[in-house]
Amino acid sequence: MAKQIDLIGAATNFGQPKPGVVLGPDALRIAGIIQALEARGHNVNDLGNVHGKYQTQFVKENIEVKNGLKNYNEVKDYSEALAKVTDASVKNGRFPLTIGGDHSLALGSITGIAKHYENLGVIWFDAHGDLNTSETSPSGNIHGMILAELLGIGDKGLIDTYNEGPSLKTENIVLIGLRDLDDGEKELIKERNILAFTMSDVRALGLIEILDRTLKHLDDCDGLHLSFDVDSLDPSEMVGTGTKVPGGMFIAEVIMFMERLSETDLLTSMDLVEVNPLIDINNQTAENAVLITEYIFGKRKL
Ligand code: B3U
Ligand code: MN
Ligand code: MN
Repeated sequence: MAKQIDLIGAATNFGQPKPGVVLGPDALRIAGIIQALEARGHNVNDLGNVHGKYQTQFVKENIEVKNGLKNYNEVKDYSEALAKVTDASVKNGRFPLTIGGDHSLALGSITGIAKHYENLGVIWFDAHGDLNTSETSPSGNIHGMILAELLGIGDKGLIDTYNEGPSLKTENIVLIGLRDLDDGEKELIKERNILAFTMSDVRALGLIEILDRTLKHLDDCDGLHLSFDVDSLDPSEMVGTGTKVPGGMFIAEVIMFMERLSETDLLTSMDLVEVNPLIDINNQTAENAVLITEYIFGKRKL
């Protein structure tokens, strides 16, 4: 079905230290994300890039750390600014597609969206769990904690960004593509009984079976958000991203999953994150991400 899409650039790099991810939204525009969506019959309104009150830095020395969290004030401020935009987008009956930017943007995008749903379901494609807290994080980088914050686990100030309390329920999320989890994240997944498919599951079951199980698990949800970290794919097909992990998914199988997912027409919002053109080759990561996005929005092979 034709969608009214708001394209929202989340040019933030506050969740991690590598320069360049702030250029991701423009790399995706240059790779033709708007034309690809329009080619599928959707109406696209590019809202430009969202800015908070702090300047995004290409290189920043002396990163401020608060209670083990790096760039705390910047992430909180940026999330408030972004949540306002995604909130308005849903209120206007549109489909917010947020393009990043590092994965910390999901705190803002999802918080603004979740306000409109009792039970927002989230499919989280990632090599990582993003389920750390300041106690379990090996890095202090907030992009590796952002899903935990959305679930109400971790720093209270971040949990209460834009709205008070958690945006998501543990039973309403599904992680796919995991292969680099810290010990605390493994414990949390088991403790809270979170549905998580590692790369071993992807290889053993295949992504179609995983899609069926995912949709069954999220059956009672009243909205469905896809948070797509490009590092979920194998680094051979996604070079331009900050934390590459070998042994990932391939474009062909992800496209198969997305073709089927788009047939259900269940998606109501999406993030596309961690495209970093400064560590890419000829913008191919953005181009591959646009190809996958086209399938998410209705492209068919036949
Ligand atoms: N789990 C590690 C590494 C990491 C998380 N997310 C990304 N990398 N992209 C951490 O720092 O929390
Ligand atoms: Mn991530
Ligand atoms: Mn990741």
